Amino acid sequence: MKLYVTSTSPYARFARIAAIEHELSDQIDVIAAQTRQAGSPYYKINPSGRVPCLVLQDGTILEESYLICRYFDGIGKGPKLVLPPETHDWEYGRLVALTRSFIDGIAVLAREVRRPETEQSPTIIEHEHARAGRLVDILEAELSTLTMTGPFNLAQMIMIAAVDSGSRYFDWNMTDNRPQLASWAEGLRQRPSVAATSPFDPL
Ligand SMILES: N[C@@H](CCC(=O)N[C@@H](CS)C(=O)NCC(=O)O)C(=O)O
Repeated sequence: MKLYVTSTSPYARFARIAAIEHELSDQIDVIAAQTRQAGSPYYKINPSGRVPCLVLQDGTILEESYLICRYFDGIGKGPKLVLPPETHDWEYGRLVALTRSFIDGIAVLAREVRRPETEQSPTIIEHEHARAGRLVDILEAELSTLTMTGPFNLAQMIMIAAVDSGSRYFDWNMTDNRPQLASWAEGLRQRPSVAATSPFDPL
């Protein structure tokens, strides 16, 4: 199998983490794709141009972090990372939706601040910063839940990827003045799959 990623994409990070968690690394070539570039050869492999994208042995293309994590859950050796949404009386589904909403905004922000300064939109930056600020406060209060403290799962993956993207791409260390988030994030960064996919390390 071939897994197309970039080192900057938090969504690609979920797929990379899931592959490691399921001990699939020796079956997967992780390939750095050229995204957001006119004429990229990657567009011939995945016309949408997005990562992550998994190409199976028979050529089938699976795009989308959630789908790829589900696929790895199906073929891998480790405990499932994507749980039924009703797990812990719907707490898990609620927190996947909330962390997903958080990271979708962070991804917009990270993309915006990497554009040439003359092309950046101060309105978008301000809007997404404000959204992320509200959500990180809400999410910090959720860190002692079963979902966020129990066996490793997709909600935890999304949360750590969002927090790490903040410090990596727009110099926002969300753990400053948030002791509960700081200790939760530090604990998770010790996990081999999380450590091996840090956005601070190029592919
Ligand atoms: N919903 C998708 C989002 C994937 C996505 O937006 N990836 C971005 C990188 S963070 C991308 O590939 N962007 C390239 C482009 O927009 O051309 C998922 O969860 O996999």
